Amino acid sequence: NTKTFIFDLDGVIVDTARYHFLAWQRLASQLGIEFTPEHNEQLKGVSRVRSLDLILELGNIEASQEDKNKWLVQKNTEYLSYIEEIDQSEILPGILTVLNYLKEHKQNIVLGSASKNARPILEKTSIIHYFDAIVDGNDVTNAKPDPEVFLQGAKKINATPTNCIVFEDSVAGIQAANSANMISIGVGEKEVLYEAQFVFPDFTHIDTTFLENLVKK
Ligand code: B16
Ligand code: MG
Repeated sequence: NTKTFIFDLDGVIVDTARYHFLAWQRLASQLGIEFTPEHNEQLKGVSRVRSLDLILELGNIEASQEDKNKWLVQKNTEYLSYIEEIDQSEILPGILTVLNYLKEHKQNIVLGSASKNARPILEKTSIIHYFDAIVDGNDVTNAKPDPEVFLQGAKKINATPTNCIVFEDSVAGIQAANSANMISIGVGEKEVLYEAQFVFPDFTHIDTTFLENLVKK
């Protein structure tokens, strides 16, 4: 049996969600907008452009396209300065064990991320070789919760959506997986990710019996 395991990047494989938060928070405070970790929850899995719009809505700010472009560049420059330093130590607990298990059992491994910075992150953390296909923010037109990113991932390796399993830390990503007709596995808090078919606090709680059952299904 071959299944396709699709991994989100930020917040699932690496803890870059906190760097996104720091960079957005800096911009928000510069614009006089209060931006809390609760607000940040809504930005997880959401594209860069949409994230800025949500932050501006929070502060009731209407801005010109020119200003918006400037702020998008500023946010990404700051974000890149954080990820420049990352290495394998930033990979979240349990991920390598799961990736190795799936490789040993000849399962397909795909990346499905909204980030335009996905490839350099996979390279810096030395895990890019695990992936049979990569779909990121440079490939998709419709951001999560639209299922496009995951459907493109399945298509790249000729997999049927119902044979795909998605690991996601964001509400938007779980909704995307569900509307793609894939099995959705939330990584994070049950209260936040209640729409997922399964939820685990992190990958150390996903054991090989659980993976084995998914492969057999
Ligand atoms: P970038 P994921 C998403 O990545 C992040 O969760 C989200 O917070 C971010 O705004 C988005 O990528 C775009 O990232 O600015 O690097 O293009 O969780 O889908 O891997
Ligand atoms: Mg994520």
